[in-house]
Amino acid sequence: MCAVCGCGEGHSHDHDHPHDHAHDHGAGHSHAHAPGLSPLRMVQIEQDILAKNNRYASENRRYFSERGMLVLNLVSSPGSGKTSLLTETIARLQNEVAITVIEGDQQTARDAERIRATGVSAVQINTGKGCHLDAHRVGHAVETLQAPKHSLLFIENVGNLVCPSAFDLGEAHKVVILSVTEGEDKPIKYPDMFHAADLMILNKTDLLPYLDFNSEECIQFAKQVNPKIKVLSLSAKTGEGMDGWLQWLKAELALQRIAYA
Ligand SMILES: Nc1nc2c(ncn2[C@@H]2O[C@H](COP(=O)(O)OP(=O)(O)O)[C@@H](O)[C@H]2O)c(=O)[nH]1
Ligand SMILES: [Mg+2]
Repeated sequence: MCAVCGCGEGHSHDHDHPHDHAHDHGAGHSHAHAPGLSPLRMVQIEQDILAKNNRYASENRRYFSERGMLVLNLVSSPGSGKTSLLTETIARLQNEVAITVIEGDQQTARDAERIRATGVSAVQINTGKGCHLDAHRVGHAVETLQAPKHSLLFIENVGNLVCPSAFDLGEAHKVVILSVTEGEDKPIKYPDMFHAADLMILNKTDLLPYLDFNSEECIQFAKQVNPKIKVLSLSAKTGEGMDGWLQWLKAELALQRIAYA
């Protein structure tokens, strides 16, 4: 959990990366939940954490742009289908473009294993008590991955609709995945996340016949908090709507290549 959301981070980060690094792990792990801290001090700590994260995010962004990489930060609540969308996307795209993946979960390497089963390299980050990925740890995962030029890097964030919204990882876009089983009101209940995302994917459309989910209302809510958000509906399970997503990805890849040829 993190000081940004007020729940205090920093109990069990396992710094298992083998790399030397000049920067320290400092303020991101301060014990902001310590009793006796004034609200003002809490705000200062929060600002320090985000400022520090933003510096690492800028380093990551420079690294990605020097290599003409397209990097997407996939955010959602747990179980919306991020990993399923990734394995299905990889199956359709890996012959055309080099893909690597960073997986974030509190525990286990299950998702990295699901990705590796497709033949693509993946690094798992376990955040322990942490509720989001931060740019520093992503930077180390990126060193491990050594992704090729002009490749596509997916970062699957820890599943929750709150904390990951505040942390820039150096990505080109946050992509929020919302499954139709979650209810159409999530964009207005968790506006920060839908505000931070450039694209919303409505997943599990194959289940619509069994639900009362109102897609139009959901899209309206998303546009209410973020008028610029783009929306795609699909089913990772049946493949319906996947073409629109693949087209979006290819257009973004082309933009990246033009910018950093
Ligand atoms: N019916 C249906 N189930 C899906 C779809 N996408 C994912 N799932 C299921 O939703 C569950 C969670 O998927 P997962 O990819 O692990 O979600 P993540 O936690 O966001 O990575 C799994 O049981 C998937 O099989 C979909 O498009 N339709
Ligand atoms: Mg997953």
